[in-house]
Formats: sequence, C-alpha cells, structure tokens
Amino acid sequence: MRRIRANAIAILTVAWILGTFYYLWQDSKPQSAAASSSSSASQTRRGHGQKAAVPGRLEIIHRDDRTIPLIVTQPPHSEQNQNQQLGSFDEKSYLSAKQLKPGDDPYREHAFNLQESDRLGGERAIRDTRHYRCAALNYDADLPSTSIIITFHNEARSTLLRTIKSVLMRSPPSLIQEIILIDDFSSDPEDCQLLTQIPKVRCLRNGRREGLIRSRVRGASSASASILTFLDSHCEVNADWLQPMIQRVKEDHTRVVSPIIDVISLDNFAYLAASADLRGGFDWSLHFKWEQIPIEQKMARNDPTQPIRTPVIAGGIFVMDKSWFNHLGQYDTHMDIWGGENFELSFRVWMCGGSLEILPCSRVGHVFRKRHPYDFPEGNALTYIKNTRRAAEVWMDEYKQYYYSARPSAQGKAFGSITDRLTLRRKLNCKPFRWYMENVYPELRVPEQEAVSSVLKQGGLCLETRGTDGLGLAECRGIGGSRPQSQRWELIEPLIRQQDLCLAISAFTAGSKVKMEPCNTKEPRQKWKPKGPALQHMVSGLCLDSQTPTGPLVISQCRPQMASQSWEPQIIT
Ligand code: UD2
Ligand code: MN
Repeated sequence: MRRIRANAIAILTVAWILGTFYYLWQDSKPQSAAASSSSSASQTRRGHGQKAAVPGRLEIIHRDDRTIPLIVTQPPHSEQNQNQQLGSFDEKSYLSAKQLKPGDDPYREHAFNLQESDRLGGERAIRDTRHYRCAALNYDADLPSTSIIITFHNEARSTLLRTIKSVLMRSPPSLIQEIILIDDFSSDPEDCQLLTQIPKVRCLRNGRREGLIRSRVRGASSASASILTFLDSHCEVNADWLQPMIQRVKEDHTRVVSPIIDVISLDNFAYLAASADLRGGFDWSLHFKWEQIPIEQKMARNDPTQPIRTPVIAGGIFVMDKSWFNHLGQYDTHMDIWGGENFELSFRVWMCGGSLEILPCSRVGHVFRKRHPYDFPEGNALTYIKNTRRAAEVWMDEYKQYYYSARPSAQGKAFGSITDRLTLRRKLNCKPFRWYMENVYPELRVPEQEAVSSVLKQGGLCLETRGTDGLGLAECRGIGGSRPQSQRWELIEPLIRQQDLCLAISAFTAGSKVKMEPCNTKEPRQKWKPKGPALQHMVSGLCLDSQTPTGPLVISQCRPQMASQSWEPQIIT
C-alpha cells in the first residue's frame, strides 16, 4: 500500500515538473496571432506593459521570485463588467426593434449582408491580427485620453453598436474620454439617441443632411479631449488598437496616424487580416488606392512594428491632435456628403509641416462596400468632382493639369469659392505641391505629356505669334477647334511650344526680349515653369511679362500678382 502511494507521488511529481517545463517553453515561443480579442480587453484593463492572462490557457505569472503556473478560467467580461459598460442601455431591445423582415433583400439598405451582421449581435471575439512582436511593446502609462468621433447616416444598428462596444471593450477605459456620435440626419433619431444610455456616449443630431465632412467638424468642435480619434460607423477595433496611435501623437503632435485597416467581409462578416505592407496612394483622377510600399523602404524595414509613412490616408480612421487639427484648418467644410476630404487633409498635413503614417501594431476592422447605400442630393459623380476639384485647385498647383487630363469631365463643373482655403494655405505658409511630389510621393509618375493645346490668356486677350519670331497680345479668336494656329500653345514642361518653335529668352537679364526659335529641350533659354499664375524662366528666375498689350514681350522680376505677368492656360478641346 505504502509502495503504491510512493509511486503515485513520484509519478505526479514527474508529471508536474514536465508540465512546468512544457508551459515555460510554450510561453517563450512567439505568441500565435490567434489570441482571442476579448483577451486583449483584459490586457488593456491591466494597464500598460503588463503581460495579459489569456482566459482558458495556462499562463506563467511572475509573482515575487517564484514562477507559478496557473489556469485562468475567468473570462474577461463577466456579466457585471458588461453591465457596468453598458449602463442602463438595453441591447436586446435596441437590436430587436429593427429586424430584417422575411423575404427582404439583406443587402438592400446597407450594401452589406444585414442578416449576418444582426446575427453577430452587439459584440463578438475577433482574431488578434497584429504581428506577434506588437504584443511585447510598451506604452507610456500616462497617455492622454481621446474623444472618439463617429459620424453616420442611416447606419445599421448592429454594426454601429459593435463599433461602440468594441471601442469600450478593447481600449483602456482611462483613454476614452467620450464617444461622440454625429447622427447625420438619419431617418430614425432613436438609432443614435438610445445609445446615449451607454456611459460616455453622446449624440449630436444634424438638423439636415450635412455629409461626413461637416459632421466630423461638428463632432471635433464639441470634443473635450486633447486628441481626436475618427472612426467609421461600421468598424470593430482590435486588441490594443489605441495605445500605439496615441503614443505617436503624444510624442509629436504634428503626426497624423492611422491603423492598418482590416477587412470585415460584407457578405459573411468574417474578420480578415489586411496586408501589413500597404500604404495609401492615388492616381491623377484622385482615386484612392492601396499600394505596396516601395521596395527600398520594404528592404530597409527590419522591424515590422515600425510606422509606415504614407502619402495619403484612406480617410475614415485616424488619430490627430485636436489643436493641430484646428491649427491646420479642420476640413474644407464646402465639401459635401462624401469623398475627396482625405486628399485635402493629406496634402495639407504634409505640405504644412506634419506627417502621415500607418501603425502596423494598431488594427481596426472596417466593412468595405461596393456601393454607397445612401443617396447624394447633388448626385454621386458631381459631388465627387466638386470635392476633388476643390482639393486639386487649392493644393495641387501646376500639377492640377494632370487631374483635369485624367478627369476631363471635371472641367467647367461648379466647385464654389476657394478663397478661404487659399488664404489658409498662405497663412500656414505651406510648401508647394512640387515639394510633396519630390519628397513624399516621388513614385507617382507624371503622365507622358501628350500635346494638349491651350490658349494663354491675359485678361481678355490671348498670347499670339506674329510674323517669323514676334509675339504679342491680341483679341482671342475662334472657339475650341477653330482657334487660329498662332494662338495655340502646347505647355510641355519645360517648353512652351507652337508646332516646332518654342518660346525663348534672348538674354538672361531683366528686360530681355522673348522670341520664338526652333525647339530644343536642352536649351536653357527655352526652359519655363509655372509660378502661380505666372510663367517663370527656370534659369534666370525672371517671369514672362507683356508690359503693354502691344508688346514687346520681355522677362522681368517675378511679381505673379501683376496682371502683365498672369497667363491663364485654357485647354482647347
Ligand atoms: C472611405 C473612408 C471614409 C471617408 C471616405 C471618403 C475608410 C475606412 N473610410 O469611404 O471615412 O473618408 O472614404 O470620403 O477609410 N456618412 C455620413 N453622412 C453622409 C455620408 C456618410 O455621416 O452623408 C458616414 C457614414 O455613415 C460612414 C462614414 O461617413 O460612417 C464614411 O462613409 P462610408 O463608410 O460610406 O465611406 P467609405 O468607407 O466607403
Ligand atoms: Mn466606411
């Protein structure tokens, strides 16, 4: 009997020792990316830099000088916890009040599968999609708190609620000052109003449809925290999403930071990891696209947790210092409904002294859709043109010509007054778009310049050639294709061309005459570039000047505001 007991004790001891070694080994392995997201909530609540206990898994907890393996069985969200988070809010009745009727098309109202979204309810676990090294990073214990700003127009209740609950579940409570919902005149005011029963949630309802740009400005203006966090209304934030972004902004308030935006399937609502090698880009029609980070940058990245510089952000999910947001002019509030504001903000941030980056250790899921589920009062195409035209006219200088070539339908469409935004740009002393092209987005190729003919207008007159090499201003003749050859110009940087002849200076000093001579791209006397409304000779730095309508044309010290130096190219179709 005693032998049997001794054997049993020996076996148990060996098993215990083996077990200890096994779990020590397990813990030293890189964590697989599969920890459930709810575990991260417990992690954040424990404070920064402390390793989390994962429910249901054996963990090594370091306590004093002993290492004790223990099983954590307590899920991070006990009933009580949840009730505290939701206050008096009745989740069940909020969600069940709006149900898809049998036979209804589940995609009709929201352009995603509402049935699947509703089935998931107000919260769910999602996969922690970060690189395993992210979990080991530490953040300051005294990070400032943020106001979360979510604007929506007729969002589905289940996606909206999951956005809010995921923020409350997966952020350290001390970092969430408030969640500001801007109800952009949705049909049912209760979609927003009922949610204010959740602690920290506030609701501002627009008295008419404003669009996401003015709505976000309204939200930001009423925010009480020093840092703003913008989210779309159909997101789910992932483990420790907030700390990396607030940390970067705390260290340098001119940084504007975004997470990697994971994909929530619009069909089955699966949460899918997005590639960590992407940044924001665009083409000349101002169409946003995700693109691979340039190969040299990729090679230089030996730490996958490092920020990724990005020329533009997608627009919906970012963190920005509130004073910096205000200093830089918030948003262009003459932009309507949707679109273009992400370019305007991105150009402005870069050109006026800030930077944009994507933080791979911050992940937020978003339901990407294939169509807009809401209407545009002025029409989708016209609104996008108005907004992007404003961005191009205010920020893109001479490069706006490529926008118009890529989007010819934009020409002549209304875009309102941009005086205020131009004043802002001057006041902030922002760099030219050429600087942005050279330093931020050199990968964006300037299109092969096909010959686009223009007239060069000054006041009501047009620049024309006379005789063999003479030049002067004359009444503009003909329209479109019927313009006379003598008034047609091709602006192919650096040349200003008319058939085989090019505009050239006769000497490099102020007052020198300008004439026509056979084109030669290498000839320094023929090199010009736009300088605001003026045309500057690249080598002398002097500007094309008509002096008087009767000529002769000369180069003189640049004063682009002067009427005699202002040359407005107008494309001939
Ligand atoms: C992307 C951005 C979005 C915005 C847009 C360009 C992400 C994840 N999303 O489009 O934030 O920058 O590009 O403008 O980067 N909304 C209103 N009022 C309206 C229209 C929309 O409040 O009149 C809300 C809408 O409910 C949503 C947000 O604005 O919460 C963005 O709209 P979206 O989801 O249709 O835009 P998305 O993701 O296609
Ligand atoms: Mn969206």
